[in-house]
Amino acid sequence: MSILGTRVLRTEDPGFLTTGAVYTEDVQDERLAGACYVHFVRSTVAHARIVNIDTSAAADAEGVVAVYTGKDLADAGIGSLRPMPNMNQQMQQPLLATDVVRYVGEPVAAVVTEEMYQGEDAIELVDVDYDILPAVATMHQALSGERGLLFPDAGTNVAVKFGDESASDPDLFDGCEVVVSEVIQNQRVAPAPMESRSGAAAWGDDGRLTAWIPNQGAQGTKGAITGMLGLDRDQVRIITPDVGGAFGAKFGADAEHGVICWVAKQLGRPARWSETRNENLLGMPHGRGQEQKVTIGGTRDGTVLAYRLEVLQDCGAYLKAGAFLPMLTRMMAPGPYDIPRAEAFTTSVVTNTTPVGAYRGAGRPEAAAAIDRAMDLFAYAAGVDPAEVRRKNLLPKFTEPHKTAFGAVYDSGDYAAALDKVLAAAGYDELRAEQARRRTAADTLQLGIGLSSYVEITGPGGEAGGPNENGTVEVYPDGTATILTGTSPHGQGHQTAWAMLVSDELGIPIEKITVKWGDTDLVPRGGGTGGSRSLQLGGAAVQQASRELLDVARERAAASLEASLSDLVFDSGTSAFTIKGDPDVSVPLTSLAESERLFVHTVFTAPGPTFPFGSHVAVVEVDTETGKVFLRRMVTIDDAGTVMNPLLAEGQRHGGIAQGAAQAFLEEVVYDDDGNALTATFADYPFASATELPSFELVDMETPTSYNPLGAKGIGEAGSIGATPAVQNAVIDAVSHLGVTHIDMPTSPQRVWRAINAANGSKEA
Ligand code: MCN
Repeated sequence: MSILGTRVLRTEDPGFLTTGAVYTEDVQDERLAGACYVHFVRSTVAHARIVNIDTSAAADAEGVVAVYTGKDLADAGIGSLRPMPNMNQQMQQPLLATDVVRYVGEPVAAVVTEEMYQGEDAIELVDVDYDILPAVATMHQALSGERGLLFPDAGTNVAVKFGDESASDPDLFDGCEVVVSEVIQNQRVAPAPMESRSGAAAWGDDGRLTAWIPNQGAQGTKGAITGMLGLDRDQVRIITPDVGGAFGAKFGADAEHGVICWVAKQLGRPARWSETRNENLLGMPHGRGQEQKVTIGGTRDGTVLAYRLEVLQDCGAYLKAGAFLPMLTRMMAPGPYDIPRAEAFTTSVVTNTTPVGAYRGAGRPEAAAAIDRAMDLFAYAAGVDPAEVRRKNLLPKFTEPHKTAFGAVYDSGDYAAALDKVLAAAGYDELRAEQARRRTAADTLQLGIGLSSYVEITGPGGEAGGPNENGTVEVYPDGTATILTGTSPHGQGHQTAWAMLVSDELGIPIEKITVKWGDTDLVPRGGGTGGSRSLQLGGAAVQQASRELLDVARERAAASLEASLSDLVFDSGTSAFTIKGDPDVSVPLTSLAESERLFVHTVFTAPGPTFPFGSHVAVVEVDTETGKVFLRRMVTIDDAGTVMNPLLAEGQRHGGIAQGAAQAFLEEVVYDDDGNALTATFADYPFASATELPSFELVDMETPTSYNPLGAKGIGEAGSIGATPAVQNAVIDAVSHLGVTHIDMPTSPQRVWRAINAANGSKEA
């Protein structure tokens, strides 16, 4: 009987919970013996010319080995980080600021000390003389140019645009009886993984660099480091220790990682670095950061005819993934809805703030938030129930790929079924009745019900021939097996999942299977873990490798048993080949590895990305006197095709829903008008804990994809995509009878209270 689809417990957890994980900071390795420690002097101002950096006092301080500035790197021929090809190429980031600093937290100098603790004091002694420039603190200041340009040579603060605004249809909303428009803030949030950024670097006598860096894909990290330091690929080995969460923010490598590798080379001595939480909140790329103008129109019966999305994306000071993500927002603009006329345009601008990168969902939660807020705005304006409006406008069920006007090819979907199921599970009609009762009674605690229906893209990839991933399976005579994978788990449970796949095919017990990843000498190629790609590509590769391994083994079994191939049967229960009709004659799989290695390395290629979908219902209570929001229920369907291990998938949904909901009502990175970061500690940046969240009610639904033999789509980001608009819509719904039509995220007590007071009972029930 297949173990796929069963709730196999996570095999990685006993280790994590007992002996503990080995994070980069914990790595004990003889190559790192005698390591020095790197600390970074970071800009305290958002925008300034560097007049002078006086490192003399720091250089004389106790334990200081060396102090480096951007000039040292430039003198050594280390260039700047180049933006992606289609972006403004003038907007380059030096590893350490040279002439200008562009955000609070930007690395300006590196102080190297004998002991870790000495660095904290020594960085205080570096005296940077700044000539303050006007800070471009907001996207609108960037667009207008009123506070100048971050990169004067570029002649603009615009990094890239997607969609041709000049082709916008002036008649898009013709024939619409109801047209609504709103400007929506999809605010900046911090990924805030438990393990902040760190790294360790050592150069061997052979001139090779080994770097331990927490990452989401060692191969991509290797590409980033070789690019920064101008090294050949075979000069670098990246090792990935345990990773304490990443959420999209640990793909590749940051400037600091490049610096520590360079420092280790300069000093001929290993170097280590670990940042503080304060540095993490300032330095690790933030997520989201969009201003969205939505315009939606249709007929009074609730049929949507036209939708326009205009996005302003905050890139922060330098061009990380954030500059590019609006491309995905644009691609997913209409979501699961069948909108006859839709257009979307995006503009990414640089500001004097921390760079924006990928954060769980990366571009898709922004699209889902915009269209699902727009659907509610339209529903309230048309006077039609939001559930009814969604039902009316969802794409009908399809099993053959469906191409949208934005070029996305949705593989399979049944969006209305997801909505109906989740509404039934939530008891939607009863909730509306309870809401009406509280409104009539003018209760202080009003009930809000918010919906979202989303579709997202997972496993994307522009590789020729389709998105792909490699996998290697080797079986040993002692009955064990090893898997090498190009994915790189950091909480998702691939050790369990990949072992399940091999065990299912080969009959080797899960506990005898080792899964290895994250060492570029061991696994030279791989796409890592992001975009919820791992199971549908990496898992599929591991399954394919197991099947191909069985083919190799079958040949050997045929020779060993002197039987023809067609007479052989593999019994995964006993992990042995037998002869049809003669079950007493058998040869165990593992014994076929005795005379010759038994392994297969393979690449699985999918026809395209897959498109998971779902519907969320959020139920909130809002205190109309204080504006405080209480999230009471989250009922969700997150359909990721065939689920391989419900325990793993549910864990992913819980984490994603928590993060998505937290964006709606709690989290926000805030800057003041001078570009000072006001949320640089956990005292100021609130992230959700179990205290603020109810236990989520997960409803099952599986619509398999034909794009891989597992029928699986991605689940890793689904929760964070559906939850945000559902919770935001619920908060607004709770006070909509008072005349409130929109409240920006996070729906803090102050914002909600102000919205209620601004509406001032303009639509008193
Ligand atoms: N799975 C399943 N059935 C499916 C789909 C997935 O059983 N139909 C299982 C898989 O076997 C895997 C897990 O669910 O164990 C997630 O698989 P998948 O959806 O393929 O996503 P990835 O493994 O590629 O994870 C990436 C995704 C992303 S992009 C972010 S961001 C994210 C996330 O995963 N960051 C995380 N989840 C995280 N979880 C933790 N704990 N920490 C992070 O930083």
